[in-house]
Amino acid sequence: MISTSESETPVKVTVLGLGYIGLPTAAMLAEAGCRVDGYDVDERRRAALRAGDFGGEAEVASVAVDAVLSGRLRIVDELAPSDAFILCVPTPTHDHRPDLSYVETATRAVAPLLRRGNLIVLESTVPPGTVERVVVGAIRGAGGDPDSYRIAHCPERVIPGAIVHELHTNARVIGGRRPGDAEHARDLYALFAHGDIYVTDCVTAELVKVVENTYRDVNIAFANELALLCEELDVDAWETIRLANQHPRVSILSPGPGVGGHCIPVDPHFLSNANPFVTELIQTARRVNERMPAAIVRRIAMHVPLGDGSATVTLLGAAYKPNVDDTRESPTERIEELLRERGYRTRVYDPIARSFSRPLCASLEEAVLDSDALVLVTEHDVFRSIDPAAVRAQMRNPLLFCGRPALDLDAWRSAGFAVSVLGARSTPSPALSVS
Ligand code: SAJ
Repeated sequence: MISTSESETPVKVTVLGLGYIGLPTAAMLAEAGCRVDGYDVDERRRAALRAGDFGGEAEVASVAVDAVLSGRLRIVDELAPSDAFILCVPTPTHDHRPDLSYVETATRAVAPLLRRGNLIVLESTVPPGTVERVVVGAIRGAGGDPDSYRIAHCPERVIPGAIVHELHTNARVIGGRRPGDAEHARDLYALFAHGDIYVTDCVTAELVKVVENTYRDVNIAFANELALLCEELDVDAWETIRLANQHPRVSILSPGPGVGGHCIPVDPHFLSNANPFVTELIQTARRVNERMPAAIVRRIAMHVPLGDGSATVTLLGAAYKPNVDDTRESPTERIEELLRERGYRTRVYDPIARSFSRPLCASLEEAVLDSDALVLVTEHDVFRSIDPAAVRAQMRNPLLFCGRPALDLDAWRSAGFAVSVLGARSTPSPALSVS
């Protein structure tokens, strides 16, 4: 029975992997009264956390600071026995195949410390069957008896940008390996997760997580397909989708320059790898979304002559989505690559992104000087306050391409820019009237 009441010894939890899910989870368990050991294999990460460099979202840093100051969260160099172990390690993919070695290594690391009745929870997003194959397999491989522990899968579901809020409020799905395992994990998570908690078996929980992200990928692919179709028909896709979404049973997502991040473009492969023959829709959706950077580049190439080879395109935003610093699988990377293949010079400006595959411009002025086109890839809020007239004065050619209609486009037009928006009519449509 999990409890943090004062009459009993507080539950001790070890969180392995102190990334964007592990750190806030560890901090929120500490906030809820648990004694928490936080461990990360990366020594530099441990040193940074100990130095108070929590990075990322301000709310995450804030709960982490409080947890460390309370003395209930310790960043440790060595793993020690605990009541529960939560694995929040990465599951990267290589050629669309998941690399589960971090899950296996983390399980092997805790296996010698396990005591009868201990809880092991895998939070990482994984292909169906991973808990049994990899976690249980590693415990057996280390000479342990998996049946003497409680084993569960509780996939993280929070959206980068609102991690703390969603950790507190989202519903959770917990899969248990044997009867009672999921309920045991539920008691622990209920200490800080205040949304509904549903219990099921492990494979279903594994599948649910991947299905959620795949659903989003397919929905976005539909929106992207509509954007390209609407351009052909010279109809505004944004207005079309907005109006279709007035129907009580329609909810189409937004088109855009590509689907990035380390989840949505990755997880559908976990399903299609399981059976390529019955997952045609999932695979097609992936291809539609993967083609969006090329659609953006084709449009740029139609309007920006290469000239003597000095034609320069400035990309605004390197992050995979607005107002986050994460650039993994960002559409910007592919757009830049395709522009360079065509012979354009490129510059990227992103005042929020932490790091990018190529050096970022230090200032907007540096990014737009003598540039021939500006492309809004990531609609960070900070870009809304850019002064179009000041940018116009620096650029060689006043062309603006937008992956989404996120700027005050009339202001940019008034400053002399020719503006082109993905999925929009070539001329502005009449104002929407709602009666
Ligand atoms: N995007 C569109 N159109 C949209 C919405 C998003 O093109 O209408 C693009 C974004 O610009 C971005 C990409 O999709 O490039 C992914 O962004 P996102 O906000 O859809 O999702 P993530 O990757 O930040 O977080 C997702 C979330 N999953 C769902 O909403 C089902 C989150 O809840 C998961 O926890 C997270 O994946 C994860 O870690 O798996």
